[in-house]
Amino acid sequence: MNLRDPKQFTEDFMAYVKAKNPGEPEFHQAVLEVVETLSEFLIKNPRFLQSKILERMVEPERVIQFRVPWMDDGGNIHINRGYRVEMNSAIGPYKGGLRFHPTVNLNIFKFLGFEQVLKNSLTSLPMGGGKGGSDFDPKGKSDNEVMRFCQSFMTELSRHIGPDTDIPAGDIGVGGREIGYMFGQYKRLRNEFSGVLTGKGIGWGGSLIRPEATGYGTVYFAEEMLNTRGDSMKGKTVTISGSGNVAQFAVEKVLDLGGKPVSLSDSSGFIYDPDGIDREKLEYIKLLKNVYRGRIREYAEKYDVSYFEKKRPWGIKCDVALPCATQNEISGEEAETLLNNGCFVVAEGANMPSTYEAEHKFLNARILYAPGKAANAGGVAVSGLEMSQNSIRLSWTREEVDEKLKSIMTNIHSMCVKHGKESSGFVNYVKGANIAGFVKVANAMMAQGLV
Ligand code: NDP
Ligand code: 2IT
Repeated sequence: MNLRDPKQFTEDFMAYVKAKNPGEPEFHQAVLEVVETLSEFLIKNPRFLQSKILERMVEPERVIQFRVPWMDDGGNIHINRGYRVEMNSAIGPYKGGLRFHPTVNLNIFKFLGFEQVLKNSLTSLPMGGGKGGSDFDPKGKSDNEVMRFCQSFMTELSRHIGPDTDIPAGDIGVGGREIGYMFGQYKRLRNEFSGVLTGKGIGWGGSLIRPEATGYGTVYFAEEMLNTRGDSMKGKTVTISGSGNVAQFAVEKVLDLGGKPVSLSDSSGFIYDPDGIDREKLEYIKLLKNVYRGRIREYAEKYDVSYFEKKRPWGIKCDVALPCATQNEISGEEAETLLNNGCFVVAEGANMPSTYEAEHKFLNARILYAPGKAANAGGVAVSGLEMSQNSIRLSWTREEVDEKLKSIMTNIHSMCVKHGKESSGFVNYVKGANIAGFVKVANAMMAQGLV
């Protein structure tokens, strides 16, 4: 491995990662985006290279894979696959969400786990990183089917997690309902009421503001970036993708700050509302998505706006784009279109929503571009605050938690500026987030011996 030239080091390191982890493109992408921004820093700080910290960080501490059998309402048996990737526990117990989606596999959980380690480090709270879930598809399932699946999933997962070991939470396809069923099952198996999961309901250990935290935090981060240019969210036209947990509360905070959200999407297509999605329409979306579990197309029918089947909203003219659905949902071409249309702020509510090509288009255009591990860290940060409240057996008010969330997002922004500001004054938030997140974990690993 070349330890002198940053470009060559990145190439050598990626050859090593690809040889060890064949057929895992999203994992390779997540590692590449980190290594290429870290290589110069590592060469200047050879102690990390000598200790092979990066080689250790791309190897999960533990990978758990298991069978999840369950029975549907018609008495038919289904077998799904469950996973938990316990990536790194240098600075705290493993922490990160569970994703239920038919497309997931080990590669996806390794990419998400790797991102989570650096993200959690950025929050300044004592949390290691992990991620897990299942190829189970909650869409079209009855509540009873989801409950039986969650109980079966937790029956095995419960052996591997604990409030001081590994604390899962929600992600795509896992919200309050699923966390409830999983928490109930864990409690029965262990005879223990603990903070083993976050995202719990208010009244049984949950934290106020946790449902809002990721979306709110993403918009707080975008506002911080705008402030560096003497600007703000007020009056900005904002495109948003997704219509789940993160997207809904991103819309809410954009409205709070005086911006105009004009799009939302799901895996079937997107809606464009040129008049703006106002609070009343947002309440309808919450009902449609969280209670009726319907499709975003129904919004277009109700409010008589355009619906674009199988398309993504990046062709709409906007100032700010908030991708809040899934990985690789902005292609290089779509990034180009956003830039040509004048978009100058991109804050990632989702994890790795920009392809490698899109990310580089944003960086080359020197816009305000925040990677997911910085912009969407508010969710896991409030999960960390939920853990604190569970430990002290007290709960904080909405205002207290929101203040803490704001100050964590401001602090992450400052760390990105500190480590990512170039001599020209341009802030490379990708570089800043990666270096700031890495240093804390790396130092902890060095201090703990060969772990
Ligand atoms: P939800 O399940 O609540 O919502 C996901 C949304 O994204 C839905 O609208 C869904 O549409 C859409 N979506 C999911 N997969 C795809 C796909 N393959 N193609 C197109 N659209 C898709 O999840 P969240 O809102 O919690 O998560 C959204 C993103 O935010 C994810 O990337 C997640 O990792 C990230 N994130 C979440 C955090 C949290 O606290 N929840 C914290 C930090 C990041 P459909 O209903 O049709 O599937
Ligand atoms: O990607 C993420 O940060 C999450 N899905 C939230 C994780 C958590 O533990 O709250």
